[in-house]
Amino acid sequence: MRLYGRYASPFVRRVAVTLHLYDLPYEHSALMPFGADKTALAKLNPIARVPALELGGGEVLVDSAAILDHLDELAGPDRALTPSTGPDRRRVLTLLAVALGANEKLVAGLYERHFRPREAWHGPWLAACDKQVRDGFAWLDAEFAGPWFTGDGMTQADVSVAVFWLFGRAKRPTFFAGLGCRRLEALADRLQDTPAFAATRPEPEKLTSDLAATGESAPMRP
Ligand SMILES: N[C@@H](CCC(=O)N[C@@H](CS)C(=O)NCC(=O)O)C(=O)O
Repeated sequence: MRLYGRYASPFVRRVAVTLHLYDLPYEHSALMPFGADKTALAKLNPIARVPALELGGGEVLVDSAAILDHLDELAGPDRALTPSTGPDRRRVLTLLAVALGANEKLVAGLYERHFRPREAWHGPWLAACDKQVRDGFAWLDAEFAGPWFTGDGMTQADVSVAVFWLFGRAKRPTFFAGLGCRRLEALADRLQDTPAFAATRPEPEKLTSDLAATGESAPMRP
């Protein structure tokens, strides 16, 4: 299997962490969904987004949720991080839907700041995105009883929320410090040095340095 996309993308990273947790070997091509890599990526995914996962035989899966669904199948129902049936499955899927939505609005706000000149930033749109990010993570924080989101074991909800939180906190330290999500903060701190997370550390990238110029780069307070 070959995973396409940089670990700097939280969608790619949650797939990569899961590959490690399932002990599934893979090769990695750190393609960017922008610039010169876009042409190569478009051969794998018509809309040239990451992640993409090439399976043996040339089949290509796109979108992190579809890829994780396949990895769960490879891992089997006893090891799959998303339960295969019933209330437990619905619960994890609901948590993931909110987490993915909040992360997508975070990314939308980053793109607005990165791709448009500052004088063209649309304040109401950025504020609406920020509200969805804030409300989504606040809801997740309130749902987290610990040590895991559901029951006694780690699920894909824990993996993805930790990945998304680490991504957001690195991109917008001041904003994330202000969210006051102490339980999510603790979850991410607990997972960030585990082998699967340590093996998939985000590469340094340009969006962070550009955003730093907006004054949102103050270090996170403990
Ligand atoms: N729903 C998709 C979202 C993937 C996504 O937004 N990837 C970003 C990188 S973080 C991307 O490829 N952006 C380029 C673009 O949208 O053109 C998933 O879960 O895989």
